[in-house]
Amino acid sequence: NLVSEDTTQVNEQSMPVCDEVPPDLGPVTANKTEMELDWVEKKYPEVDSGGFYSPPNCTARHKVAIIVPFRDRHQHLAIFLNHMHPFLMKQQIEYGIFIVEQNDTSAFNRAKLMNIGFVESQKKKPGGWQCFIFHDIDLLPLDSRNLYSCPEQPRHMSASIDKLKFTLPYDGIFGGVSAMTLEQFTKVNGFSNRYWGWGGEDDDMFHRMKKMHYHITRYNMSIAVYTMLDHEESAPNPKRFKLLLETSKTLEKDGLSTLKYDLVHVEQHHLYTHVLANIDERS
Ligand code: NGS
Repeated sequence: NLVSEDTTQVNEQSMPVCDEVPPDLGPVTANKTEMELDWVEKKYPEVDSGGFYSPPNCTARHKVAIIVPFRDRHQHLAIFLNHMHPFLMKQQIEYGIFIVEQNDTSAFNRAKLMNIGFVESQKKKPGGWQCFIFHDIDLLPLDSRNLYSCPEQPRHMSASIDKLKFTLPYDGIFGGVSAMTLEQFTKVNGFSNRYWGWGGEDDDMFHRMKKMHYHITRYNMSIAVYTMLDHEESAPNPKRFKLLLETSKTLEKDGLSTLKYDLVHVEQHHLYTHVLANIDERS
């Protein structure tokens, strides 16, 4: 008798594991009109301060940090959060959204910001995140079967983008939205810190993965669908091709192991954690 009572107690306290494939997933629409962040914040009271969420009725299978490199695109932030929170909640994952902003005036360094997001997000999670999704702010997923989790191999998520006519520009592309486990990201020493300006940093990651014998996986093109928000073109980095030739030699000497930055703050807003950092050419 005593034993069966104990079991009942445990069952009441612990929740079942969420379904492997959550119910009612499929195509979704995106609202891309200008909106106020204050208005978006009121729509999602179930999201905890810092942009954290875990499903209320089951234990999530995936603990995912969404890392978003950011500068100046304030008009995109509200649209992005308004789209991503309901999208991710429906997938029944445990997640946090980290907006990592470059505070200085040097050229945008997307890859270094993602490294910073990786390091700072881990500090915000007891036990740590197991999966990292690096996410451009101008891309909105249009099918919730595109699960924000990390499979056995790194996954390129944004394979089919409307602005790119829903075709893959080349086989090894790993930009836009990509997912890596803690182990995968650590083994390749994160991203390079040396790409200032547009282009190449994602190709550099491709080379790192190849060197460590990983390969890219993708969902079917009908599921990995994204819409891109309008923005001005950024200036390409003229040094990117030269840097790419050096990757396999410099992997150990350039990345998480050499990452240096001055943290301005880590602030918890309702729908996201804001990481603000000054970065420079020291690493
Ligand atoms: C390549 C860039 C990548 C970029 C990709 C897609 O040429 O960083 O285009 O860009 N590589 C180099 O410049 C070496 S996109 O069509 O999405 O604007 O991700």
